[in-house]
Amino acid sequence: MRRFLPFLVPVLFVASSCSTTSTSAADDAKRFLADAEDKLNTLNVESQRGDWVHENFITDDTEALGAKGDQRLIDEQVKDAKEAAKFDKQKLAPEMARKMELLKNGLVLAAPADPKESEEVTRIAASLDGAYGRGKYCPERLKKTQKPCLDIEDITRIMATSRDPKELLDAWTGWHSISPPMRKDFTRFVQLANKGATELGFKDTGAMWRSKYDMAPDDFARELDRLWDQVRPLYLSLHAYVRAKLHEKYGDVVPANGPIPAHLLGNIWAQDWTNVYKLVAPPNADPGYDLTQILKSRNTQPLDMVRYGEGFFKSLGFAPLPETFWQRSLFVKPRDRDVVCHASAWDIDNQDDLRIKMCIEINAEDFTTVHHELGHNFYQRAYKSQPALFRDSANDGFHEAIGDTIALSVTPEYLVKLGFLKQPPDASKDIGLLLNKALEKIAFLPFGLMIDQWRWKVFSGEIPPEKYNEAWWDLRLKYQGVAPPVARSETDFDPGAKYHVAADVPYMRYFLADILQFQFHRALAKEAGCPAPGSNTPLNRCSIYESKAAGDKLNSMLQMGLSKPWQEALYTISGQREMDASAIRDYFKPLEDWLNEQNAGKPVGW
Ligand code: X8Z
Ligand code: ZN
Repeated sequence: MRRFLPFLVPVLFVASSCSTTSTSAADDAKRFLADAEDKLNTLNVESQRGDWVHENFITDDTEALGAKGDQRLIDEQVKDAKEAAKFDKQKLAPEMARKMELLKNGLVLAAPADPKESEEVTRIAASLDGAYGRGKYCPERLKKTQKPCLDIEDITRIMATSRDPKELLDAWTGWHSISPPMRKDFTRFVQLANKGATELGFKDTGAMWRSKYDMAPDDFARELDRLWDQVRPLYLSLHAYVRAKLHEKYGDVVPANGPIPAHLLGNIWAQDWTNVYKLVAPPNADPGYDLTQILKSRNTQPLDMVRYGEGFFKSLGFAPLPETFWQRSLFVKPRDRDVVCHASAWDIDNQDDLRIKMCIEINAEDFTTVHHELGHNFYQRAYKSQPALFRDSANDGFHEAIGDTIALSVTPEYLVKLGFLKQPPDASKDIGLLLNKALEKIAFLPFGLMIDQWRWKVFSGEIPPEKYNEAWWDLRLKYQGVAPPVARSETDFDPGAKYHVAADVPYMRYFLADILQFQFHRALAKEAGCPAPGSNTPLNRCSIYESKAAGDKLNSMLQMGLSKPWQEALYTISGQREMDASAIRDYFKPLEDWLNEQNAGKPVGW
């Protein structure tokens, strides 16, 4: 990804708005945009390089340098956004009008015009990002050992593999101890970011974030409610089933009809439940293979994981990644320095200098994440010939959805082609396969939705600083039906224990991606001829591997970048103009029926 700080445009040309004829006004607009797009590259590259070095080598110095590059870029973006507004009354050619809109609403962080405040807000942003990257839990019991502290990789491993509630609780509370020190800075960050957003004419930063979706911001919020209503019944069924199984396993630590304690779901944020699959698997329909075990038994190395991912894209007709990708990426956690390990994909020069930064572990989750990151890189390369302002995805959900769409094609049949499996499990194992996938994709939906429900309210002031943590858990309960495993208070700052909150990355994109990827998969599978006419192969057994037709279709959307409203891009790939959760519902339909049978007579909801 990279924290898409895209429309990074300075203003060299000041538009004269009064005494122009309409032709010269159009010329003014043209010149303004050309200058802006030109300068964009320079500032973007400088900012990206600074951020890359900071996140790969976290020190006070790299933090300051990274912040400086970001500040230069953001200050120019802000000036440009204001300048673009001066053309509001002009009738411009559609492409130019779109570019003006992108200049006005493209910022994620708007710095205030006051240089001191701009310096402060970008410094805080870099420092919160660094604080997260440096985050460690150093328990008493490890004090005198060679490795006295646990980083996010260690915590992730414990959450994924331990079945000891005491150990899980310790890891959970331990990781959540990294964030209380962020609270003060975060509070100030919200104030300053809002000041910048209001100077651009937005009500607050959340309103600015909601303005990027080619529809009125309030309509966008309503779209989210509509989509959530579409998928919520399936989430409730999954939640009830998993809760019952965990209740069997852990006894009263998991109530029979209340929220699930957040430390027992196999993931520090309870956002992906795949790691408890074995605790909840249907004995008769278990597919009988474990990708993590396969990867380990084959002695797969981090670089191999990336090669498999690249191989998939190549099989669709995409060109191989450039040599510099392999030379400049970070694939393995360095032993001797702090880095931001949270996986990301970068496009340093907006042309060919693609990279990923990831501390790859050999397991099924990271196998998927590698595909996710490469999806960003292949998207970035596909739109590189667009004008600078259009070098981004149709909306941010699209960027997040591409690699995941490919990962949906990592079917048992594909694993057979890779030589990982001798033969695919028969159709009777589909419930197990679907359940495993639902623990990733369905469990994620309310989490994907709630993070920015929280942040939007924080930015609007509806959630004041003295309620940050309480409101966080209210929303976790409302949407996810999970509860903190120990009492929390306002001395805690649990949102900061999630990367995207600390690093100021909007999160609704992942909710959108979760819905969109099933729409994309359904459309591309059809293009690849799956299910074959007359067959009833379910979509979870369709892989687009080696389909040039699917690759062409995908590329036809990717290369559009941000040049057209996302509805057009969606139409190009799927023939639909609306985000539509029927694809994800249909994909999981057999599982949903099965879950409802299992849940008969049991409580649903919390
Ligand atoms: O942050 C990510 C990617 C990088 S854009 C690894 N994801 C979200 C998360 O980890 O919280 C992918 C799934 C959701
Ligand atoms: Zn991503």
